[in-house]
Amino acid sequence: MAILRILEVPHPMLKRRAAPVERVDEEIRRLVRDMFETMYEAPGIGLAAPQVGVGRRLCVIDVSEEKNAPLCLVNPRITWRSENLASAEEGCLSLPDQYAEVTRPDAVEVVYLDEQGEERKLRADGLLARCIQHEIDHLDGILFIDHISALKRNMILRKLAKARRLKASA
Ligand code: GNR
Ligand code: NI
Repeated sequence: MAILRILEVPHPMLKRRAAPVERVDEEIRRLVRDMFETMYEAPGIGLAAPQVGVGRRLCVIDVSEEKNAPLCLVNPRITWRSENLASAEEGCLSLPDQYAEVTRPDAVEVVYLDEQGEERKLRADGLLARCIQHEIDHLDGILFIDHISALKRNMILRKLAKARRLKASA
């Protein structure tokens, strides 16, 4: 197993659309294991392959308190979104220590392949639905700051730049 390096804004990989996984083979399963290890260590509740420099459509998620509910989504697509929206604070491992309120559908249905390459369907709401949407956004080169006003986005980008300056001079 290995801890992978997490790319941060403004890395160009985070703006690209990832390509479908063609076959869920041992190489993909090894990547998934490393992504789980990296996500738990970070710690985070989700991690998408582009965040570790891999332009493939897969992500890992675990929103449980006990960290015992790993979920791996390969080639996920949202097949239904609730009309009902919910607003909540989001963060992202690619924008460390930055948070903003994001409004999204409160519930979604997602079709995906699991680690065995079997097609599955999942209906989720609450934090899990939010995390699934956040991760699928990463596969499309979209970050949570793309869902907020330009004013708030620029504020976050400036705060991030300042935090890095302070860290570099420490
Ligand atoms: O750890 C994470 N927390 C989080 C909180 C609210 C909504 C989404 C997330 S995902 C984030 C980890 C991450 O950056 N995944 O891409
Ligand atoms: Ni993220």
